[in-house]
Amino acid sequence: MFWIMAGYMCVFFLLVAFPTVQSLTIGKYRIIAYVPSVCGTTISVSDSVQVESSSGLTYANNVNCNFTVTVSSPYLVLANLEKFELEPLRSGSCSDYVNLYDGGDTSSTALHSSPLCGTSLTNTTYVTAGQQMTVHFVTDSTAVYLGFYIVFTAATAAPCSGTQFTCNNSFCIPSTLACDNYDQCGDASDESGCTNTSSSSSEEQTTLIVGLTLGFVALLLIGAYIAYRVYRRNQWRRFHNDHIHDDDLPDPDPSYPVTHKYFRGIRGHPGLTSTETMGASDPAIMKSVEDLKGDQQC
Ligand SMILES: [Ca+2]
Repeated sequence: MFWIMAGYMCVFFLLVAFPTVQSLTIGKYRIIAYVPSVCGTTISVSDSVQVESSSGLTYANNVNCNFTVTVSSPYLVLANLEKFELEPLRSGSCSDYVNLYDGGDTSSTALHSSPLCGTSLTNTTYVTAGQQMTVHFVTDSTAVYLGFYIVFTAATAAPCSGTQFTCNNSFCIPSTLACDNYDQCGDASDESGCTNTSSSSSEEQTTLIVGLTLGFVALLLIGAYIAYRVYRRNQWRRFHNDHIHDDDLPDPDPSYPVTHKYFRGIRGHPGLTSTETMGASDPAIMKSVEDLKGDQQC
């Protein structure tokens, strides 16, 4: 029974505390896609998707990747280049760069006057006039940097509806994206004044502490039980050594069957203090004694 209870407590720790540790390091909402898996595809966005230039630490050489992001009418595609670190200008031109187009392919109108590269952009927020934005990502064969991640959101211009959050830059995004730890507005106004986030973190930390405490108690109980078993085993050994040469024993032969069962029998019957008395109530012990006596007479 004890081991079953200890097992339940350990399982509780693994199911409650460990996932809580994970949730402290992962945002509560995000859908991520990576280059090159998005290349040549169309990504349909109902609320928000984040695309990164690589699933690794840096982007790859010799990339030539197009993908298109679409939203349903009446929404527009709002792109926030939240992180952007590409190879800087070399001889006045971009070796690694991103182009954003206001339409379904690279023949559409570009949303900026020149390719985007380097590590410091003058503008990080772009919005389409329609329901499609095409991204063209190109790298050469030398020098790789950390790359980009771009948050694409289905947005509208103000005035916002009741199901939308009003960004300070007058864009409207789904209200579910406010305080989700990611900047969909482009000016981070959807992540400011988020008291619910800290409350949620506090609840997660409380659950973590409770889980760790229960896990620690379970380990403590297991340790105490093991110590108890060791104590009982040593107690039996001391009893055996003290009585193996006891004069009260009917036979001083060390092979006399002073067994663990016999020890437990005396402990369970405080009134029985001698082997003779105990033996009178235990036919097995009396038979062993008689057998020993018979051997000695022979
Ligand atoms: Ca957000």
